[in-house]
This record gives sequence, structure tokens and C-alpha cells, in this order.
Amino acid sequence: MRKFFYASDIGDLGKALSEARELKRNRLAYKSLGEGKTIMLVFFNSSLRTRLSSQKAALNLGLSPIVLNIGQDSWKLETELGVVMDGDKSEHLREAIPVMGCYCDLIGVRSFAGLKDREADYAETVLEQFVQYSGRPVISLESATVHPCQAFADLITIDEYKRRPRPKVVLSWAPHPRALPQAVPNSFAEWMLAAGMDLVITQPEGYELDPRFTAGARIEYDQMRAFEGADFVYAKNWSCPGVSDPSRYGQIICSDPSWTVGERQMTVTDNAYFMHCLPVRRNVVVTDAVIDSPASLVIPEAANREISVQVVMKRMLESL
Ligand code: AN0
Ligand code: CP
Repeated sequence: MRKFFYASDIGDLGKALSEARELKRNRLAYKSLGEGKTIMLVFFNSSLRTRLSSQKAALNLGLSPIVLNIGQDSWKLETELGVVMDGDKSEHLREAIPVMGCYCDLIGVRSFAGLKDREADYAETVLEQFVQYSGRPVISLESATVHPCQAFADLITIDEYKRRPRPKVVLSWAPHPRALPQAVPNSFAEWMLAAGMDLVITQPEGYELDPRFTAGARIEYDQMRAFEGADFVYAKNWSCPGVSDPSRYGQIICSDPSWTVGERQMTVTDNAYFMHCLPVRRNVVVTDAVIDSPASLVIPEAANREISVQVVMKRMLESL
């Protein structure tokens, strides 16, 4: 595996899930696989789960992690090509990436969407430069449009807790005071559909996600109707994807607090589990009562981040 951006990069999801189950039972089973090898974990943005779970997964495989926080530990990096570098950025990605590639065997990168230029974000311009210039396999640790390690962990979690073979999974938009990327909902929809789940997406008008990730999902604009009979509820805020109106890309176009997931919505589900990738703003995205209830899977979901990324690193090490 040379890159991990999409569900299709990991191939058969049934096989990936059994590999995840096997690794979860014995995390150290492949501890000599990464011996003498290094993974560079490059963060352009903050992280708690991704940085910790990636380091832990690497250590489980005997792989040495090096973490680099861009702009804090390194020089500030210019990411756009063709610009006159007379501002605050001392080095260009074009040199920094091949240099990083010299010191490692695998690379993981977190680089969020800029939310200004839809075309540049959806072309994954930063991550694609890592693929092109590092000479190393590249893992998206949330890039402009995808968060595959999160979606794979979510799939592992749903597989563990499902009470029927094809559960009803509802992805619900929720309010948030800051404009957030679409990476988490894009990948969640993509992976749920690839795994054959009955996926319903509910959102206010104008928040339609890019159809390249959601084709085949049912869309329901009435949140209460969407929640009826759900087995899993996955809440997440995202900013306007700009599908029908590109001029609104990255903006907040609704802040209606009635979309906050609370007991009112959960009572019409089929005793659904509640999921969120975290970090979450309590009583904005979800009420205390729901996230603190026994139906909340947010911690087991975060725990599975170690497993999902370990499967990916293992596959990459095996194909070096
Ligand atoms: C980020 C996002 O919504 O993409 C990271 C989630 C894993 N969330 C925030 O910035 C709050
Ligand atoms: N869910 C997730 O990716 O969390 P972090 O942003 O803390 O890594």
C-alpha cells in the first residue's frame, strides 16, 4: 500500500476488519515487523487522538515514530507553488518533503482543509505533494477532504457493537461555533457505503456533502425522521461543502441549536448508540445527557484509532 486516503486503498473491508480483530487481540504479534524502521508523523494542525494513537500503533509494530509539529518545531512551510517567498515562511514543501523522506520509511500527515479554495482542497494539493516528492508511502492523518484512519476506526466500532448484519447508521450534521472541514463526514459516508451499511445523512439545506463520497446514501432533511429506527447515530459538524453554491464553500450557513443531538432525537431511534470522532463541544454538538449515557461509544471509538492505524502501518511495512 503506497497511500492511505480512501476505503479502496485498503481493499477488501471484510479482510481489513478481520485483520483489525486479530491485531486487537494481540497488538504485539508483529513487533519485529517495523524493527529498524521509522515513521515520520507530520502535524500542520492540533491533535490529541491521532498523534497518540499513531505513536502507540508504531511502537506496537516495533516501528520508531518521529513527530514533527510544523511551524512550532520546524520552519514555517510554504505550501503553495509559484509564490514569491518574501513573507513569514522560510522553507517550501518542495524541499522539506524530500528531506523528510530521507529520514524515514513511512510518512503520516495531518493537514486540514484551508476552507477558502474549494478546488485546491478537493485536489488534496498538500498531501499529493507528499505522495509525489517523499518517495515514501503516505497516510492521511486527516487531510483536506478525508480522515480515513477515523472512518476505519468507526467501522471497527460499528462492527463490534452492531445488533443486526446491516444496521441503520445516521450521520447527522450538528451546530458548531467555528467553520470545520468536511473530511470526517466525507470519509465516514464513504466507508459506511463501501461496507454496505444502510446510511442516512441528515443536514440542513445547503450542507450537502460532495457526491463522490455520498453517492448511494439516503438524504433526509428532517432530522427527527432520519433518526427513526436508527441503530447508530454519528454526529458531526461540517462547514458548507459548496456543492450547489461554490461561493459559500467553507462558511457557516446554519447555527440552529435544534440540531444539537439530545434525548429528544435519541428517543425515536431503536436504542441507538451515539458516536462522535472527538474533540466534541458538549451542549453544542451533543447534550451532556447523551454523551454521558451508556449509549455513548465515543471512548471505545477513540480506542479503536490505535487499531485502525496499526492495520494500515502493518500493510505498508509488508509492502515496502
Ligand atoms: C477537526 C475537524 O472537524 O475536522 C478534527 C476532527 C477530528 N475538528 C476540529 O477542528 C474541532
Ligand atoms: N478524532 C481525531 O482525529 O482527534 P484528534 O484531532 O485529537 O487527533
